[in-house]
Amino acid sequence: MKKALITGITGQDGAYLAEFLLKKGYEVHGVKRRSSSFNTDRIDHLYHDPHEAGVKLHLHYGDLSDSTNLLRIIQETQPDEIYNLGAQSHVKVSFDTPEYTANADGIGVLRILEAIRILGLANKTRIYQASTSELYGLVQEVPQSEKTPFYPRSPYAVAKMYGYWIIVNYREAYGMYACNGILFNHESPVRGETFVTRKITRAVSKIALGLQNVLYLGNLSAQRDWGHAKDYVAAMWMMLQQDVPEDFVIATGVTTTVREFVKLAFGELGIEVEFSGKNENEKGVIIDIDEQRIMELGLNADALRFGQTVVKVDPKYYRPTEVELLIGDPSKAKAKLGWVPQYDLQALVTEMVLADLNLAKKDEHLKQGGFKTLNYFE
Ligand code: NDP
Ligand code: GDR
Repeated sequence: MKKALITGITGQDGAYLAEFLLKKGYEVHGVKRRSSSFNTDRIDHLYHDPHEAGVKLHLHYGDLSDSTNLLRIIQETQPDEIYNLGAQSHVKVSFDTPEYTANADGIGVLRILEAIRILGLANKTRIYQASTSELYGLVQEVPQSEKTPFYPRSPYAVAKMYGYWIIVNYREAYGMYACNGILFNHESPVRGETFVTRKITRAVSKIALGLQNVLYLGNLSAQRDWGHAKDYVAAMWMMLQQDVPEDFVIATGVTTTVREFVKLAFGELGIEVEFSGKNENEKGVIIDIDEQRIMELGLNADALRFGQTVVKVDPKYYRPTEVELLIGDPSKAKAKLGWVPQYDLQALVTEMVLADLNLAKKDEHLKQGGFKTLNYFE
């Protein structure tokens, strides 16, 4: 039985990857951070009481900023594969916490590589590093491939650039099986609520039920290549099953603006939104409502009217330096790994909006029962 160690197992990708590897028969170990409240929501469905026999998922307290702890966990688990997904992964937040981001996202990678070397596991343990399309930053060429030069535009991307190169260096210097997946944005119903897609699908569902009035966003013109996390974790595993370690771009090859994503999300609920105005004054207004869809989905028709403003711009969500356009070229992964994504953007939006509508309906029931619901719109 193969053993895998996942840092960041409590995050979006960690949860999908753990499920994927357990289905493949792996024994899965995950590093979770100590928190004052439970932070394992995304993997609770995979978790069994460790006192039971035959448990395949094991969690260890740890942090990428603590070498001693990484050394101990790697020594105890002796993994065949390490997936380093742990990171302070929010680009905007990295401008607020640049030093911490550099420590966890940059030096954290080095700590793992050194632990493997010190423990004499360089010939046994294969390492996947969660690199990112944010490395491309300021557009040099499109579509972006493994050969496109990097120009990082945030403390997050600069930290990830260190992670990228230290992986390449240890591969070349010590012959380690270490590779970078340069993954473009990937989303899902368990995407963190402050990333733009999930922020949109949550808000759209709440607006359709009359639980929220307006969705405030930043740069509506940013373009992203959005895929589904489920497809992307399969690619991570494929990268570690090759004869020779290499770096791969994982993307859909299709790019979409934030504005268009908003329209698709409202459209899923039968609400047509049109944008007008410029920059800070741009807004999204309801121009059509599909009454039948509203009925089918049990939405609140009274809360929706023509001409209603449902999206506004708040410059506080702008970034000091922005990445305007990402579009990836996944040809290498398709040719060498045989990677074929199952989801397109429409299927992703449908899944996310319907999942968030269910959550919003729970909120609606709680509200009707006189209970307070969380209304944090960041
Ligand atoms: P999430 O933000 O959902 O998850 C991040 C995970 O890292 C969480 O489990 C978090 O723990 C953990 N973590 C944060 N800081 C530390 C630390 N100091 N030590 C140990 N663990 C830590 O990210 P995703 O799942 O979306 O992304 C996974 C990885 O892939 C990240 O490295 C991200 O930068 C990278 N990436 C993501 C892309 C995407 O579009 N999703 C695209 C390209 C790269 P906790 O739950 O306690 O906060
Ligand atoms: P990104 O994802 O920065 O690409 O990083 P995010 O969803 O945060 O932003 C995408 C684009 O949307 C614009 N935007 C907003 N973003 C947020 N979060 N909130 C808003 O209100 C808002 N309005 C507009 C942003 O300016 C940006 O252009 C994600 C993370 O998962 C990284 O860890 C990962 O490496 C990259 O994807 C690939």
